[in-house]
Amino acid sequence: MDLAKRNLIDLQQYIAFLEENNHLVRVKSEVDSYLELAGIAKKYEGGKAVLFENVKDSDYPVLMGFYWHRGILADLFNTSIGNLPFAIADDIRAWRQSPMESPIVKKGPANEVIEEEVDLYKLPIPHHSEGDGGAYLTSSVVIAKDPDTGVRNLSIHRMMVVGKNRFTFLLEELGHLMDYYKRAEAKGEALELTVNNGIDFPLIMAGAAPASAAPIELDELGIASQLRGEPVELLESQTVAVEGVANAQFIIEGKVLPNVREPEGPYAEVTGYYAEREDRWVFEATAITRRKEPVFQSILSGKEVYNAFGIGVSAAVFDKVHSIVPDVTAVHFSNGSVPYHLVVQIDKKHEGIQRNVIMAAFVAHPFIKTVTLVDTDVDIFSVDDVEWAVQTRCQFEKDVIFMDGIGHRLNPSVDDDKWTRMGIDATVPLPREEKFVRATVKQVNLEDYDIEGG
Ligand SMILES: Cc1cc2nc3c(=O)[nH]c(=O)nc-3n(C[C@H](O)[C@H](O)[C@H](O)COP(=O)(O)O)c2cc1C
Ligand SMILES: [Mn+2]
Repeated sequence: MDLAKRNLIDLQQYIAFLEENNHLVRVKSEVDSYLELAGIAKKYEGGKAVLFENVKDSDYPVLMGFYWHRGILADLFNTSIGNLPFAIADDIRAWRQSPMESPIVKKGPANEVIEEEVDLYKLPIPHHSEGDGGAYLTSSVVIAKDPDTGVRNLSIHRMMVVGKNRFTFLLEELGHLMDYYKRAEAKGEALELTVNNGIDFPLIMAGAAPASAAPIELDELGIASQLRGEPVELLESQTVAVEGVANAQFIIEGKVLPNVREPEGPYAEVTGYYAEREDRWVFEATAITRRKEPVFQSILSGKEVYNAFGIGVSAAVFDKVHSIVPDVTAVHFSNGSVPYHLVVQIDKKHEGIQRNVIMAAFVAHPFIKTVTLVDTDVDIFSVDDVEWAVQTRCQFEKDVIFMDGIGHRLNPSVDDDKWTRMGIDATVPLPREEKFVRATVKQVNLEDYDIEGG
C-alpha cells in the first residue's frame, strides 16, 4: 500500500489523520487510568477514536479506538470496508514473493529518551474491566528472534503489570512465540523481546498474521513493510539482541524468564468473559526507551480486538482458501462471533466442492469454530442475509458437518482443550432449481423522485 507516501506510518500522523477525517474525539478532563478511562472509551466503541489528553498521574496522553470502526481503517487504506481484507491479502502475497529487508539504525524517535530507571508504573497503562487482575498492555507488538535460526516473529499479547519491571502474560499454545519460548526454555535460556507500544496498523496486522499466512521460517516484519510501502526501520536495543520499531512511541526491552510462572489474570477477554487467573509466563523489563512526546496506545477488549484480529486473519484465510478453491470469492468473520464464525462466499461451479472449502477454511485457522458457505447472491457482511440463506437453503441432515478440533482456550465452551467445529453448506444445489431464485424488485434511484420526509 502507499501509507508511507501519504505520511501515515506513526501515531502522531494517525492522530492528524483522525482529526482531518472527523474520526477523533479529545477528552480534556482529567481521567483515571484505573477503570475510568476504559469506561469512557466503551461509550465510544465502534465510533470515533478517543484521545485522552489528561491522564491522572501521567505525563502522556492515551489513544484508544483506532481499530474499533472499520470505516477508519478503510479510510486509512483509501479503500472500502468490504475490500479491506482483500487489499491486505494482496500485500501478504506480494510480501511472500519478495520480502523487503529492514534497515537497523542506532538512533530513532523511539529512543529519543532512554529512561534512567525502569518503572512501568510511570506509563499510563489502563486497568480496563472491573474484574481484571491489574493494569494491562493490550496493543503492543512483541518482536522476538527464533532461538535457533534468528528469524524475527511479531505477535500481540495481553500483559499484566505486576511490578516496576515485571509483567505476567499469556502465550497461546499454537503461537510461534510459544514455539520460540519452549526451545529457549529447553536450553535453560531466557527469550529476549522488545515490546513496542504506539505503532501503526501495518505492524498490528503483521503481529496478528496467523501461521498459515506467515510460516515460522519467514520474518513477519516484512508484512508491515509491504503494507507501509517501504521497509520498517528497526532500532538497536540498549539491553537485548532483539530490535525494536524505530518509530514506536515506547519500547520496553526485556526477557521471558525460563522455568518461572506467576499469576496472571483475570482479564476481560475479547470473548466477553474473564480469562481465569493462573500461573503464566513472566517478562522482566530491562530498559524503557521512548519519544520525547509519546502517545501511549491501548486497545479496548471487544470490537477493537475483533477488527485488529479479524481483518488480518480474514485476509490470510481468504488467500489460503482461494488458492485451494479459486471459486471462493470472499470471506468475512460474522459480526458478534468474537470472531469464531467464518462466512465464505463462493461462485460454485462444481457440486460437492463445498466440503473442500469448509475443510480448507478450518485448516487455514485453528480458532474457526463455524464455517458457513453461501452463494454470491448473499451479502456476507450482513448477519441477517446469512441467516436467511441458512434457513432457506439448508437441509441440515446432509448440509451440516461436525468435526473435533482443538478449541480456543479463552472460549468457555471449550472442554479439555477441545470443541466441536461445524460446517454449514447454505449454497443452492446445482443445477439450481427455479424455487431458489431470489426475489427482486426494480432498481431505482431515489434522487430521481420528489420525496418528502424521506
Ligand atoms: C489485541 C490482540 C490481543 C492478543 N492477545 C494474545 C495473547 O494474550 N496471547 C497470545 O498468545 N495471543 C494473543 N493474540 C493473538 C496473537 O497475537 C496471534 O495469534 C498471532 O498471530 C500470534 O503470532 P505468532 O504465531 O507469530 O506468535 C492477540 C491478538 C490481538 C489482535
Ligand atoms: Mn509468526
